[in-house]
Parts: sequence; C-alpha cells; structure tokens
Amino acid sequence: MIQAYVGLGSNLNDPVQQVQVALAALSDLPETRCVRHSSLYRSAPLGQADQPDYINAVAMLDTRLSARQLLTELQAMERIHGRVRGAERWGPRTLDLDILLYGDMQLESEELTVPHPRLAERSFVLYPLCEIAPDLEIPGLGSVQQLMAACRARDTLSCEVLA
Ligand code: ROI
Repeated sequence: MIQAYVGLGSNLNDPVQQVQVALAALSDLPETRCVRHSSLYRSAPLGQADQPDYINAVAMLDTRLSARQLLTELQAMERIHGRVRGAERWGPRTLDLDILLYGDMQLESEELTVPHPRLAERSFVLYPLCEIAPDLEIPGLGSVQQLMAACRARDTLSCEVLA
C-alpha cells in the first residue's frame, strides 16, 4: 500500500462541482481509498491571466495501483470530465488531476515526474497539501512547511480557502 497525493484543479463549467465530484470519484478508483482531502481553495490563475480563478484541492490516497496505473486512471477521469489534454497549455481547464507524490518515489520519465516538478513553486498545491499533511517531507525538496514558507515569501498570486 502506497500513500499518494493528487492535486485537483478546475476553472471551467462550475469548478467547485468539478472538484467535489472528482474528490468523490477518487474513492471509486480500483485498489484505492481516499484517506482525506483538503478544503477547497480559490486561487488566481497562474499562466494566462485572462482566465477565471481556479478551484484547487489536494487528496491523500492509499493505493495498490502502480504510479503508472494511477496516472492512467486519473487521465481517464480527466477525459470523462471533458478535458482535452494539450489543447491549451497554461489555459483554462475543466479538470486537472496531477500526481504530486507517490510514496517516496523520485522518478523522471517522459510521461510522469514525481514529485511533481512544479510543486514547490505553487501555493495552490502547497497550501492544501500542508493542510492535510503538515509533517510531510517531500523527497529531494525538504519539508512541506519550509517549501510553503518560501513560497509565501515570494508569492504574488492569491490563494484562499473557500468560505
Ligand atoms: N493556476 C491555478 N491557480 N491553479 C491551477 O490548478 C492551475 N493549473 C494550471 C495552470 C494553467 C498552470 N494554472 C493554474 O494548469
């Protein structure tokens, strides 16, 4: 059994609902249990500025799927939610599911890099991650607390828990 963390993001077609439905669907993945998930966060868009705010969250999973199997399952979920991958890099999306961490695995390959390569720069990942796993050590990067403090010090984009 491996503990994996998945980041969720949406800024189209009722993003709150997109993220809530996806959080529920994570528990239905084979050989997988959603142990806990963060609050929903509203965050200003990173990348293209002329797009709606995002709703972001992070889920902690216990899974017997391999990292690649999990990736395949998450990509299938994204397709069901209407995302066309590669259509608009940095542009708006109905549902984005990223493997942030897969146990203590460090992997860099064409299809999958864990820890997620941009995790340390993104408050919309670190805030919810820190909420559900404040003592987490990120392989190769340090503690989530340190990463979050560094991110907060230089961050200009807003990221707030949804009331
Ligand atoms: N910006 C925010 N705030 N949240 C996201 O989930 C997100 N996802 C993306 C890009 C376009 C980089 N910007 C984002 O893929």
